[in-house]
Amino acid sequence: MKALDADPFSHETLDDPWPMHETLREAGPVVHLSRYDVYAMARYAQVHAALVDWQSFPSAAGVGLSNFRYEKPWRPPSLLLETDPPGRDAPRAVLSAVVGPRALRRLRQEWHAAAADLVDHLLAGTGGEVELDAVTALAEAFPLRVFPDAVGIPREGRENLLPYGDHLFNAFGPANDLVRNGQERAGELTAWVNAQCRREVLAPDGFGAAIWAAADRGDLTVEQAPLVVRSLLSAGVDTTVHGLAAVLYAFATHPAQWERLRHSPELARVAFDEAVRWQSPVQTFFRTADRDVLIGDVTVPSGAKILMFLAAANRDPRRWRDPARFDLGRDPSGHVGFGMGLHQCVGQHVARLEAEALLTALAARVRRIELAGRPVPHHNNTLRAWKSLPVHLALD
Ligand code: 4IA
Repeated sequence: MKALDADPFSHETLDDPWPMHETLREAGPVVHLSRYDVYAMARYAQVHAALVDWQSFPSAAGVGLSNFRYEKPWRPPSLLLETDPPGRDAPRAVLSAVVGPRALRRLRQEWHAAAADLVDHLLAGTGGEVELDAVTALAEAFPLRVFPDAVGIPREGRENLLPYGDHLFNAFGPANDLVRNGQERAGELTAWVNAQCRREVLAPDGFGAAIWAAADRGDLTVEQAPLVVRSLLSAGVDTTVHGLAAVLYAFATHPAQWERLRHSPELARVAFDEAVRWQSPVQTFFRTADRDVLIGDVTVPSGAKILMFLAAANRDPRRWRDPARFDLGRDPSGHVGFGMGLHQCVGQHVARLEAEALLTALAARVRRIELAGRPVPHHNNTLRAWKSLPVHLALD
């Protein structure tokens, strides 16, 4: 097995992660990252197999670098993300009903109308051409307009959602400068998020109230309910923001694909999944070996942390033809951008509905979308994120 000095969390890598992914993929089915004393998988077959094998690679020791067997977690562990069956099963069943396709049906029209309204306001009075930052004006604006309302949290303090998520996703990585900078506000942001999970503050018709109703039915305990609401607020904001940023970046750099979407707007959902494959908004997370596990000719020792490169698996040429190309003609299903196996993203239907609404609204109104300046990445230990994406829109 190869030992590598690569640093997945350096600013250089976060600025442009793709060359390092290729190095790791080509180095073997599993490699050792000496800097952090962890193992890493970057090929599709191994990442997929490990995510599906939750018995060998459980999550309860944390899905970040820190091992909960030896270190106290910075916040109480998530009942979904950082818990294995059987404890994970009730929270998962409740949440997958609350944000599943059936529950989302009542939001569909409303979210499509909200997206149309957002886009109309951005374009109003611009005389056919407009330049804007696709991150703030679209990728952040749309989820922040629909998702907190759907959960049912109060308006006050919503500006804390993105900074909370930014720190949470940094905290899965090593204690580098990104984490140190975030620590300053972590206490205050966590306290705010926790306060929004209480039954008294949640609107009666939202996802949050539906989670508390499950506690009334006895499907969850009253101790579990607020933590399940916390999962929505933790995993549901930054991820969708940067998923939308990814698909907007994709179209701004692939004019022929935008043409195709304009012609066939029913491709909006495929386009979003293809962008999730292509950019992998959640680039990595860890598992922990529960016992000595043989992978190829390498024994990953019991207790070792293994970094799963979702982003590298999603561009593995062993699995995808011409993987670096964003292409609406391919079938992106099977990508591991939402994870795989029994922890696979429970909110993926929410994310897809947001993307479908926003892309449909844009495709109906915008003839051309192209970069109007240099896209600026936002460095985060877990996320492929953007500070700004200057775009030029030409209207119909
Ligand atoms: C939670 C991996 C990521 C999308 C995620 C982050 C937080 C939680 C779940 C998933 O707090 O439950």
